[in-house]
Parts: sequence; C-alpha cells; structure tokens
Amino acid sequence: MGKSIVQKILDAHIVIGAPETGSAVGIRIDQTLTQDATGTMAYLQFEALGFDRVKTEVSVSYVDHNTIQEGFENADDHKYLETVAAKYGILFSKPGNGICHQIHLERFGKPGKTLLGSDSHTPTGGGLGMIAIGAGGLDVAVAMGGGPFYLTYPQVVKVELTGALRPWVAAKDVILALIEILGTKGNAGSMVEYGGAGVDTLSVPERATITNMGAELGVITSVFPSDEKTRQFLKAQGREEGYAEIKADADASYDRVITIDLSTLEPRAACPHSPGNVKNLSELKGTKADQVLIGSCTNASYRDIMLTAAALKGKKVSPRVSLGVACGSRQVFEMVGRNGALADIISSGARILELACGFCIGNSVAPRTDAVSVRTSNRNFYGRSGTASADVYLVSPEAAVAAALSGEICDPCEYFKSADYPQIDTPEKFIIDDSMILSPSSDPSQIEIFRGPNIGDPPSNESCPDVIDGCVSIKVGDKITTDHIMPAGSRLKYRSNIQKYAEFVFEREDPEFSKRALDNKGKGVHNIIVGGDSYGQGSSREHAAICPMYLGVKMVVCISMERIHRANLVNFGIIPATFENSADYALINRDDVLTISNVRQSIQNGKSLIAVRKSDGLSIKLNVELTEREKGMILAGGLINQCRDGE
Ligand code: MIC
Ligand code: SF4
Repeated sequence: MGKSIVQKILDAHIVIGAPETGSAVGIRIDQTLTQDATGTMAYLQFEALGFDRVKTEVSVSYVDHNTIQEGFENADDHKYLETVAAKYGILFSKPGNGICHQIHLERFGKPGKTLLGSDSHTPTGGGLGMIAIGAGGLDVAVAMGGGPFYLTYPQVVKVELTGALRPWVAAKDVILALIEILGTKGNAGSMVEYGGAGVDTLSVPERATITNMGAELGVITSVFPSDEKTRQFLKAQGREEGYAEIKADADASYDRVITIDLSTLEPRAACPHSPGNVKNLSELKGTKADQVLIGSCTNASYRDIMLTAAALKGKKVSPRVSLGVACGSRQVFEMVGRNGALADIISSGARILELACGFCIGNSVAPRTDAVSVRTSNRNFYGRSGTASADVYLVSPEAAVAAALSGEICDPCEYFKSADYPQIDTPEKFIIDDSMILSPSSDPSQIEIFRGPNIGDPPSNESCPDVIDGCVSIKVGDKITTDHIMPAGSRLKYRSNIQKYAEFVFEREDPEFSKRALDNKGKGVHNIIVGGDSYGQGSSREHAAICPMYLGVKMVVCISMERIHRANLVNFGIIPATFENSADYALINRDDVLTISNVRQSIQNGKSLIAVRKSDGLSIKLNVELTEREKGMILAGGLINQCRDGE
C-alpha cells in the first residue's frame, strides 16, 4: 500500500521502533530551533548532559521572545545564548532579526527533513513539507546531541482542500475552519496532512499560517506536500538546491479524511478566550475594536505585510483604534521598507512594532482595561495579552485591517470590494542578508560562556518515591494551558532562574499556590496537582513542569493531558496520571491528603496506582500509561538523572 507524506518522512527517519500506529518510535532529527524563552534552559541542559558539539545538520538559536530588556536579565540570557551557540556549533539569530518560525521558514526549512523546536509553533515548517515538531527544551537538547526524538507513531488525518479562497478570505480562515471541525483537544496522537487541488492555490507562507496554527488543534504537527510553489519559494530565497518533492502516494490510506472547499469558507475569528471558540465574523459584526495588532509567527510574512499595506493604502485608521504592525522578520521589514509598502502602513496611522513576538506573548502593548483587541496571532488564552479583562479575537490580516479602518469587527468581504483584493505574488527574489545570523566559532576552545546572575543551574530532582504521601495542593478545571501554569508576559525574564520563576506557578489561578507547595515540600509532604480535561494545552514551555518539580510536585492527576506537556512532566520526573473513572475528578478537593503506595513497582509493571484519601478511606484508581523508556525516566526522577545514572 502507498504511503502518506507523514509516513514517508517519518519512516525515512526512524532509528528505533517500528512504524505502527500507536507504537513508540525514535526518529532522527535533522534540524533544531530554540528561542530565547525556552532556549536558555535547553542549553543549560545540553551542557548538563555533557555534549561537546551539536550533531544535527542545522541548529539555530533565535532571540525573539524576551526582547524588552527591562533590567539586565534578558540581556544576560541573550549573551549566554550567543556564547553557547558559538561554542557548540549553533547558529545564533540576534534580537531584531525576527521571529524564529518566520526566519526558519525563509532561511533553513527544507522539504522532507525533520525539525524539532523548543516552541509549540515549530510546525510552521510543515508549510514547506517538513515534519516539524514542537517539544520541551530537554528533548531538543537531546536531539542537538544526536539522540533520537521519541513520539507515538501517529494516526494521520488527511485534509483534502478543494476550490480556491474567495477575495478577502484567508489562510487563517482555513485553519480556523479546521479548528471548528477538530476542536482543540483529543487530537494528541495525530498528525494532519494536507492534499487536494486546493493546495496549489496557496503560497508557502499561506500554508505556513495553516500549519503554524495547527498547534492549536493539539496535533503533533501538520504538513503540506512540496510542489512547484515550494521550489519557487526556495529559489526566491536562494535555496533551490534544498528542494525535494514530497507528496503522498495516490493509494495512501488515512485514519480520517476531512474535505474543505476553500471557495465556500467565510471569514472567521477565534473569540475569547480560546482558539477553539470560532465564530463567523458576520456574527460578531458591530463589536467595537480598541486595538488591532498585525504580526506574530502566524501572520507576519512578506505576503501578510504587503496585503496589510495594500489594504491600508491611502486610508486612515479609525480614531478609536490603536493599530500596531510587526513584521515577522528582518527580510520582510527590509523588503517592505525598500518597496514603499512600509510608508503606506506608516501613513495610515499605525504604530510600527519591533520584529519580535512582542504583543503575542503579552510582554508589550497590553490593551486597556476591558478592551477588545483584534489580533492576527494564534492564541487568545485568558490573560495572555497582559490585561486580564481584555477580550482578544484572532483573525486574518484581511479582517484585522477591516477592523482597524472601520473601528469594529466586521466581515472583510463586506467591508472591501472583491475587485479591490490585492494580489500579492511571491517575489522572484527575496532580499537575502544573513548578517544577523552569527556563525559558530571555528575555535570553540577560545569561547568562554557568559553566565550573568540571572542564569541559574537547572534544578535537580530526587528519584521517584515508593510511597507518595501527598496533598492536593491545587485543583483546577478543564483546558488549563501552560500559560495558566507558568505565566509569560512580565514574568518571562525569570525563565533562566527557576527558583524565582517558580514563585509564579498558577499565579492567576491561586496566588498562594507556590508558597503553599514550598511549605509542604519543607514538611516532607508531596504535592499533587489535580486537573480536568485537556490539561497542559498550548505552549511547549517546560517550565510548566520544571517549576512545579522544584516546588515538590510529584504527580499531576487529570481527566486528560496534552502531548507536549505530558512529555515535559515525564522528562522532569512528575508522574502524569489520569483518573480511571473521570467522575472521580469531582470527588477530590483541594487539601485532600492522599496516600499512594507501591508507586515504583506499579510503574515498573505498568499497573494502575491507587490513591487512598486519609480522611475517609476513599480509594481512587489512577492510570499511568508509560513506554518502557518513560518508566525509566519517572523512576529515576527525570531524564537528566536517568542519563547521569546511566540507566
Ligand atoms: C507561545 O506562543 O506560547 C510561546 C511563548 O511561543 C511558547 C514558548 C514559550 O513559552 O516560551 C510556545 O509556543 O511553545
Ligand atoms: Fe512568538 Fe507568539 Fe509565535 Fe509564540 S505564538 S512563537 S509568542 S509569535
């Protein structure tokens, strides 16, 4: 039988295990990327694991998240990252060069290759026909050192695209439509593969918008075939030699097939406070907009910024709206600067923002109290914008411009005339200037790694206890994101200092949690987190596991858990357990004292754990599904211990 794109690329990279859906495999990683917010910890771990050089084809360290540099902390991190990169063979993209996923697509991505990134939007590379996966920093550190990346051989969902988008309907609307169909949870074991005649109507950056926001489906990754459009894009980037044709066999079979007729799509928005809360823009008409922000790794390509400029040209932003525009990369910025499009954006009354994650991660341009903020980014989790009372709507650049000009959320198809839809072609040649990407040193022995006071050591963990004498130190609800667990925004600068950052675990859910957990730890009581459905959605930040580990959390018990976060918990020795009977969630309360005996043996033998409540003897069955490799990690107290112990 023929193979899908997913199977072709994965099978060519398997180094451990057999390609059978549902079984654990280890794959070779060709390329890695890190960004500064997750990168410092990834490289500290790379060092702790004792590697002396990266073994990948390409590894790039980007600085794009913490660029505010209020205080010395971020600047210290950047210097650490720069010197580590120089020493160990990693390319270093300086702050100001742009957002990791946009640059990686432009300058490094290649069809048929594997990419592992310490950022959940790494799947952006799927727009070029690569298997690009987001993971925790420790997994990326291991991959940089030449180790395999472990995943469950996935189910493949084929999305058959037919027809072509109507004017003012965009790639963003395609992924929002798919999120409406698949939802944001329950897809953890799948990859999405696009196909059908509609693919040809989409440019590489449009495909990348779709695979980027595929992260919000909770799938492992999404991938497009590579074709003439891919070759043209690579050629315009001066990288045509990197082209390889990747397409599915005609008789490939899929676990599920979804057809989307592009010509029937309506413009959409993800409404507060989840990317999964999708509505047609026509339903939201009349909602006044206070802030409109165009940018992020989802929608800040040359195509998106040119579209924005063309739609704004000769017009003025509504007096009630603050419009901000951030190009995704220096290449985009320079191109729109030289061709005059930037001037059209400036004269419309827009604020020009730094080429960085910026507003998307909530470290700048927070909206006012109770504001409506319309954004082209990919996440609108509660509080992520930096203003808890703000309502954030996620839309296409087309719809964002319509909102900026009219002062309210509206359907861009109605607001603009279809004949005026700007046709943005991929340039024959992009401006290529990689001078802000520093090459590693040719004499690593001369490089001294800079470690400012903000750079701590990665904390260590003890091995898994045989009896968990635990206390439910927090109980949270459904769809808890890693933004809930470890807030970003103004707290980001403590990413390299676990002791400090741990003060903010669950800050918005329960500001006392961190202190309570540390007190318990001091008294020898193990902390247990209880969560609902789809615990750990969103970002790949392994701090959502490391900081709880530091606070003495031994176990997370929930109804279901998302992929990257689950892997991060295991990497740091926290047991990821689920209720055998989800109704038991309602029976457990905060401060319940639970005893779980025989933990080590049960984990070793793949048996359920039994939690017994001290107050009334209530007994609750917990499932812990682990591969053999994961059992070893949990028993050792995490991957670093496991490597150190040579287990
Ligand atoms: C995000 O979009 O949530 C982030 C910030 O890029 C994260 C990474 C992080 O927390 O540093 C992600 O997507 O993994
Ligand atoms: Fe940066 Fe936002 Fe993209 Fe995350 S989603 S990488 S914060 S632009």
